Formats: sequence, C-alpha cells, structure tokens
Amino acid sequence: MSTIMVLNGPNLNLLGQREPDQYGHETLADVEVMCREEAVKHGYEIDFRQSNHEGVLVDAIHEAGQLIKAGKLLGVVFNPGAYTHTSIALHDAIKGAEVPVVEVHISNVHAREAFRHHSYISPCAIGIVVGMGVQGYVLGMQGLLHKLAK
Ligand code: CA2
Repeated sequence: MSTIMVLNGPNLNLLGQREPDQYGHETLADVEVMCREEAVKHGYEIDFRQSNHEGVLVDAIHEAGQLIKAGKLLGVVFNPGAYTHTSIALHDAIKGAEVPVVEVHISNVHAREAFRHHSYISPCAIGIVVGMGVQGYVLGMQGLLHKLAK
C-alpha cells in the first residue's frame, strides 16, 4: 500500500481554536480524520504531519523525496502556512527533492492582505487549492491521485 503525506506549517495546530471566520471550526485532528477517510477510499495510507519550524518542514520534504524514490510515497499535500509567503528554503527543497506537491490554503489568500498574494511554493507545485476551507485538503489529495496514481 502506498502513502500520501499531508504536511502542515506554522500555527495550523491552532485550527478550530481561533479565527473560525477565516479558517472554520474544524481542528487539525478533524482534518487528519477527513484525509485518512479519503485515502482509505483510494487504497492509500496517510502520513499526517504539522510543524511550526521551517527546517523541520524542509526535512519532511527531503524525506518525502527519498520515500518517493523508494516507491513508498505518492506525493505531498502541503499547507505551508505563513512560510508560503517567505520561504525560499521550502521552494528549493521541493525543487531539489523533486517532490510532487499540491499546495493547499484553507482561506482564499488572494482575497486577503497583499502580502499573502505571493507564494514561493506555487511555482514548484503541481496544483493549488485555495479558499475551499478544510475540504481543500481532500480536493488536494484527489488532485494528486488524479495526476499521479496509476
Ligand atoms: O489559508 C491558509 O491555509 C493559510 O496557509 C493559513 C496561514 C496563513 O499564514 C496563510 O497566509 C494562509 C495561517 C495558519 C494559521 O492558522 C491559524 C488557525 C487558527 C487560529 C490561528 C491561526
């Protein structure tokens, strides 16, 4: 059985606890359940992670690259949080490790502050889901499967 990694960046551990108007009422644990249920439907497992630390996320992308080369991982559904708008390190990691990434944002970043309009991740993503709430994770998984599953 193959695996899909679902990777979450800084502050997403607070999901469901604050800012419900922006991010909804579901917690990250709820999102994990949704992703696992979707994965099972397609015969996949989920490797669900969150970190507030840029280097830990870089390491996770590198690990994903190794797992993909070993045929154990399909790709990564990635909500990089605020690092979306700042991290050349994550951009380089995705490119360097040749990891198929679907970038997901719960909110419509393009309808928010100008500093959220630019993404360092989008140029190296195979697809992007924006503004669909936490359902965006499931849509991102479906997109990854549609593009890559044999
Ligand atoms: O819309 C998204 O998914 C974001 O990636 C969320 C990031 C934000 O910096 C991006 O611009 C867009 C923020 C994640 C913080 O999540 C919180 C959840 C609840 C309460 C506070 C923060």
